[in-house]
Amino acid sequence: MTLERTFSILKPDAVAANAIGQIYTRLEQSQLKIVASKMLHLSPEQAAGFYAEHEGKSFYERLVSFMCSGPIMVQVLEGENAVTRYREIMGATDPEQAAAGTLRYDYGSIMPANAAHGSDSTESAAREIAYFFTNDELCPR
Ligand code: RTP
Ligand code: MG
Repeated sequence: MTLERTFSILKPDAVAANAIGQIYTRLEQSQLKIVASKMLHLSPEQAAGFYAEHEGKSFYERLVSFMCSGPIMVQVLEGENAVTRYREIMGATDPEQAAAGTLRYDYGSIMPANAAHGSDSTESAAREIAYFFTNDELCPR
């Protein structure tokens, strides 16, 4: 068994839809444990820094602006193969391509408004967790 941590964001569209509880229920039902969590309203600088890997891409400015458009929830999820499993729960990046029953199918709309973010590797997860949380904010159970 590989116990992993991944980093998750419920993006401004999911929070505006009042869907935090529904999405947390799905995470819990899929055996992912929330070991840290908080609500934030990102500044443009925070959003730009978080998505620095996409700087220069056609969608970057729109993405940064969207991520600052309202409050978000950031959380650390822990579980077996958490990185891959959470990306499966989210579904394809574009909600129009996402399978029925995934978070992005159910709560996303038009890109970049796709409801959720999840780390793409354990290395990204470690970097992204450290971007938003100090070590003593993590509460493994
Ligand atoms: P994320 O990082 O948010 O979990 O999403 P991802 O790995 O599935 O997708 P990524 O390629 O990292 O893109 C980051 C976010 O940028 C927005 N996006 N818009 N062509 C477009 O309009 C476009 N492509 C990407 C989405 O919000 C995507 O989640
Ligand atoms: Mg990504």
